Amino acid sequence: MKLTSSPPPFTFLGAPFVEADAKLLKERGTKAALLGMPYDMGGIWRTGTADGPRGLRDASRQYGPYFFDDDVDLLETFKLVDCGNAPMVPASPEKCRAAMKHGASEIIRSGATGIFIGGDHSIPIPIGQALSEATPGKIGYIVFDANMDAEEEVDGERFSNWSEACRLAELPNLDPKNMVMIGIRGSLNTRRQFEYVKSKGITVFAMRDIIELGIVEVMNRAIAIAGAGTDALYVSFDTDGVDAAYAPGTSGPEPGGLTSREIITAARMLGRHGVTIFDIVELCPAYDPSGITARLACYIIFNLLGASHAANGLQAR
Ligand SMILES: [Mn+2]
Repeated sequence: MKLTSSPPPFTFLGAPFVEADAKLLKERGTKAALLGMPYDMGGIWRTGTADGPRGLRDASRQYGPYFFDDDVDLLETFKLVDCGNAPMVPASPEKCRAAMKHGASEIIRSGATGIFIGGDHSIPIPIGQALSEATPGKIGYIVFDANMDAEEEVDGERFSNWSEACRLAELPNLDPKNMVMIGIRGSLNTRRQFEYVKSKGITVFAMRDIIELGIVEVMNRAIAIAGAGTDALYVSFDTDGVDAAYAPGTSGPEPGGLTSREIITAARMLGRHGVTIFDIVELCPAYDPSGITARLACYIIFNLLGASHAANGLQAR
């Protein structure tokens, strides 16, 4: 099967297309590389997140590479490239996961910051495997989400968007004690999942904690927990971590979540700290004619990269 990516009709921010190939990326001095993962066969709820990468690229056409907030040209400074999409094979989740893992692995091994655009929230499973194999040391994981996604299996299947936390917790060099969930709320979560999370020692900052402590304090604690003794940091932004009022374009919108400003503040703090790779998942343009959710996804990327530049460049790996 074909594992290489092909050029999209238009790229993120008009960035050059470069195949997801570690050697090619390294030769160009790439510091940040985006790869779409248009996969929604892992979704237990509404489909449509396969259109997420297209929606993000479409929204980015409104913007230029200069990011005012940090006085930085993202294309120049990061030599940002768009690697297109991991090739998807119809009706074969296994082959799709292999392609996603391959693309993620090439970008991670190039040393660039990987920006992975889903797709449903099962894509961290192949991404996490790629990161795990490429990281000699330990990994920390921070996820923004309304839901714990900590169901060990769904109808006997282990690779849905309701099980990504469990599959990551099983990686040999990701200690669940370095896993942090932020923004958890609501009745789509089950007691069984909460018991799993507690038993593994995964830290949960529920929405109520963010309301009481404030996002800055929560992020300081989250970064300390995920960063304790780890050499790489993986951050996953599920769009439903954000309040449905700000991010309706998601497969399972939930009220009462993070505001746009809070998720941007969080992205900036993570950028300043240094992030090895990050993803944005469950972006579902069909449910959001306004396009605001895809624009917020652009802002998360701009702010995380911009803040990392402002704080003396990307994390050295
Ligand atoms: Mn999720």
